[in-house]
This record gives sequence, C-alpha cells and structure tokens, in this order.
Amino acid sequence: GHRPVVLWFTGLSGAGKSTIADKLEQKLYAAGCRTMTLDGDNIRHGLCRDLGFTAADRVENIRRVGHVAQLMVDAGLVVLVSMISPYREDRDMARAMVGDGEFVEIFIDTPLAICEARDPKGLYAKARAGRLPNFTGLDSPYERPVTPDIHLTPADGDEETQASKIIEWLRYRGFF
Ligand code: GGZ
Repeated sequence: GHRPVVLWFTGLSGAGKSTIADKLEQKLYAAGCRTMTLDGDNIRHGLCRDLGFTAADRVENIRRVGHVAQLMVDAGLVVLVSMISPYREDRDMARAMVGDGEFVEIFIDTPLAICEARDPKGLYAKARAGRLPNFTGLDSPYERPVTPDIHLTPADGDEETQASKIIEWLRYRGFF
C-alpha cells in the first residue's frame, strides 16, 4: 500500500521533469502504487488548451492542475505533476489546495545552459530568434524554490538515478 501524495515537479523547460516523473511512475507502479500523471505539455492540449504563457495564464494553469491533483489525492492516488510552475506563490497555492502533508515539491534544478543545449523541441532556439515570447528563463522569470522538499541537480546523476533518489526519499518517510 501507499499514502496518497502529490509529487510536484518544478523546473525549466528541458530540465528533465517529465522524463524523471515517467521513470519514477514506473518504479512506483512496480511497487504496487496507484499513480496518475499530469504533465504540463499534455494538459495544455486539453484541460488548459485556452491558456497561453502570460503570467495570468500560468497562474490559472497551476490553479486548475492543483485542483485536479487535489481531487486525485483525495481518491487515494500518487499524483505526479510536471509543470514549469515558475512562480513561488503559485506553487504555494497548489500546496495549500492539496494540503501540506500530502504535497512534495521536487525542484529539478538543471541549469539554463544545459536545458538550452539540450533543446529537445527547438523551443529555446525559437525563443532566442524572437518567435516565442515570454519564454521561461529567457524573457519570463523562473523563481527558484527556496526550500523544496527534494532538490536534484545534474550532480545527482542521470534521470534514472534521480528517480531512484526520489524513491528512496519517499520510502524513508513511509509513503510506501
Ligand atoms: C515556457 C513554453 C513556452 C513558454 C511553450 N515558456 O519543454 P516543454 O515545452 O515540453 O514544456 C514547456 C511547456 C510549459 O508548460 P507548463 O504548463 O509546464 O508551464 S507553466 O507551468 O509555466 O504554466 C514548453 C512549452 O510548454 N512552452 N511556450 N513561453 N514553456
């Protein structure tokens, strides 16, 4: 069994949030946990398809996903959320909606230079060329978490190793 919890991944585009969340979900599933994934890229094609990347739209994006995450945690699931969620206030709002004891903020702290060098979707290049305004880390802010529950950097290893570190953190605290 497991305790229901929201695992909230924050970090820049290309930081590895979705990849780590996918690997973590596989490990949780193998351990018998019932999981659900909410991914920014995915959510923006459905639930939040009317939203763009202004500050106001990002707030509404986080509010909706925070609400869905709260419903899912009440249904007893381990919910993995991957959203840039660049504003501290909005991440705190999500924590308040879900409940402090059931919310784990995971900061995937991959430096901008590394994210930009990866540029898996060519978005940084597009933004640098002026064809994608309000791009996080370039002309739109990312407020680093001050006291994340889990803080991972490239020094913690590849995505697989980072996912293992999250598993150990959860196991140690009795989440499963
Ligand atoms: C940041 C953008 C932007 C701008 C499109 N700024 O790496 P991706 O491509 O697949 O994930 C990013 C995704 C960010 O959506 P989120 O819902 O996570 O953002 S937020 O929490 O701030 O609301 C990126 C893509 O959308 N993308 N334009 N201008 N990322």
